[in-house]
Amino acid sequence: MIENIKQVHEEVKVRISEVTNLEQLEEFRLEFLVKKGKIQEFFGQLKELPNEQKREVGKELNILSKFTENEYNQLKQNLEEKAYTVSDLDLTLPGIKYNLGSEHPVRQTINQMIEIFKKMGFSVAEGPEAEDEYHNFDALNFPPNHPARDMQDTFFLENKFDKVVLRTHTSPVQIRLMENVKPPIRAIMPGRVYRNETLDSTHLAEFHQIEGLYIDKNVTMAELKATMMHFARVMYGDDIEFRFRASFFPFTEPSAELDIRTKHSNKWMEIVGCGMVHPNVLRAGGIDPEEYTGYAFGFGVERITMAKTQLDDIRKLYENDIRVLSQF
Ligand code: FA5
Repeated sequence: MIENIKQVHEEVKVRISEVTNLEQLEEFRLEFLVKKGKIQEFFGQLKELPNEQKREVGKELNILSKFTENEYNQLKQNLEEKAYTVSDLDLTLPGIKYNLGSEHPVRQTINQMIEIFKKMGFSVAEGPEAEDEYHNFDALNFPPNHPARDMQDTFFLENKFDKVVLRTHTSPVQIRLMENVKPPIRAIMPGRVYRNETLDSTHLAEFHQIEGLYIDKNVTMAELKATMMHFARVMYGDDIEFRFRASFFPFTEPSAELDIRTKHSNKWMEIVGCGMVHPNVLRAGGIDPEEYTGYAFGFGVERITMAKTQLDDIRKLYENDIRVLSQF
């Protein structure tokens, strides 16, 4: 048997020297190194031998087995490295394109707006999306019979104790802030809002607003107007015309709205409602209107994004069409 083992040892040496690629190496493995291969066959026979021969034959067999495995492993490593050498790379082949995701344009606008207002000294605050009627309406000076409170405009949530709504604007966060922070207050409040709207090219039922509130001694309407204009200029540069016009909100007096018109569109679009905080609202927030005044504003983020991206329909922002979203 020792003779047979030595013969196979010679055979292994010859066969391994002939291997030049990975396919041939695999054939070599199948012949010598698998369970039914030549070497394992010897191990099977070894068990049958009388004990006095086992030692000597076993020693020879181990030498063969180790040698074969070592040769195999070394050659395998060499061949695999060779398969990936730079000389085999064709650098003129087109690369593999990975499609990376990106921030949604509305999120980009929110971040951009936060940066603009931070530079003007505003901090960022947040409030709940499921809001009680008191903060969404009463504290903001909405009369009990105001049409905005109607089921047709507002989503009411079922609740045993209070009347809870999906907030229809971010203005309730103003009240929460006044309840918790002493003036001076200068903060913006981004967030999602909900209205039972009929959808069209400028109206969604779920959209984002960025509220702003500045309360201090002697805050004036001129400062509000300057802040709105400054924002519009930084956001849009010279690409835009704007129009500041009088409006009405129960929680501000006087109130105004800012419309913008971009070069590519000939329509005016309202982007923000604003005004001087109504004394009743300051009182509801625990602030003395004789001592402090303030202004507030509420931007529609999707509308700001529309003007920035030149989209002509607000609904396109949420259709998840990769051809639209990947442009921004
Ligand atoms: C408000 O929501 C007031 N809370 C804003 C405000 C805050 C006024 C503080 C004064 C002081 P209005 O309903 O106009 O106001 O909405 C504000 C902005 O949200 C609008 O200018 C518009 O840009 C956007 N917006 C309103 N409704 C929709 C809608 N259905 N879809 C998309 N954007 C909307």
